Amino acid sequence: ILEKTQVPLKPKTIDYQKIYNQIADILEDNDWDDGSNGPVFVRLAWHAAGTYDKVSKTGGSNGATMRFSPESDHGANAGLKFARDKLEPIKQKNPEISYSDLWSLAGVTAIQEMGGPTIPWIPGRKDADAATACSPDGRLPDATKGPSHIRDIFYRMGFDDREIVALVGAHALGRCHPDRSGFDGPWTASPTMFTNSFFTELLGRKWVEKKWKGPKQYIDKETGELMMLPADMALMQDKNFRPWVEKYAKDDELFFKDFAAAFHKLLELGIPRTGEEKVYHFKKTDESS
Ligand code: DDH
Repeated sequence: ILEKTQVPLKPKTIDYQKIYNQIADILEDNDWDDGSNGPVFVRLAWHAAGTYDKVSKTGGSNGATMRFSPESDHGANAGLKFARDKLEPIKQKNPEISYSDLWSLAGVTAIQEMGGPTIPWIPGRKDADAATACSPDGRLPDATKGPSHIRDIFYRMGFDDREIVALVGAHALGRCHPDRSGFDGPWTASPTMFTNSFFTELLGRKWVEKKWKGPKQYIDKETGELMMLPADMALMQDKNFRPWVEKYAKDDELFFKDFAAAFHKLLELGIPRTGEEKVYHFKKTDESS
């Protein structure tokens, strides 16, 4: 007779909504920036995934290789150690989730909890165990550059112009930090709320070059409190990007729908899938059950 403890257990299914809720619980943080860890979690998820190259099929969020040097030290990833460290207690509480799933789930949680669209999410990313899998430097966009550079970077991942503009709408969130990227300030007056305000601000204000010793950036002429990167201005200046900026500024439903699809696609880049996987749609913590 088998002792009860010897009965083979079925592999435990992971309760991802529970982990989502735990991440949602640590978003509010009065000692951090504008009071939320959400924006830096979104940036972590994006920088983990945005290294994908569709030709060599390398990079992407599989592997969570940003844990290792040299990828952790790439200039584009400056400041993301804060985000990784803030998520570590959730990993300790839920050792069954991979870092690569946790970081992408944190991006999804942050967007949804800050008022954004529901992002369909699929688990199954596996962590690499060595730095040899690190993505090479230079795969993420350079904020000082214009449309052709932006296209080189995002076409390499497999995105088109419409998807590029939708994705950069994430700059409704968060801010630039002089000690990380060298740039300074938030794009919108509500950096902890996911809205289409990146587009309404971009079109609605007069942007002038900031006079300072730092890298070239723009500030709004009226208050001087909001900012745009040269790469943000490029979306307004390019004739194929601009129509999407205008559409998203007018139609936040269209922006939410396109953003959700493009962000889901971003998090799926380079992940082996059979098509049979369960797709999760998480409930926001403020939705009654
Ligand atoms: Fe970004 N981003 N990003 N970004 N990004 C920065 C911050 C944040 C570029 C440059 C910068 C996306 C695209 C681009 C977020 C999300 C996304 C900062 C400031 C720079 C610089 C970092 C710092 O100093 O802390 C450039 C260039 C591009 C480009 O497309 C050409 C995309 C696609 C996303 C996305 O999420 C889909 C978020 C969120 C932040 C705010 C982080 C924070 O800590 O706050």
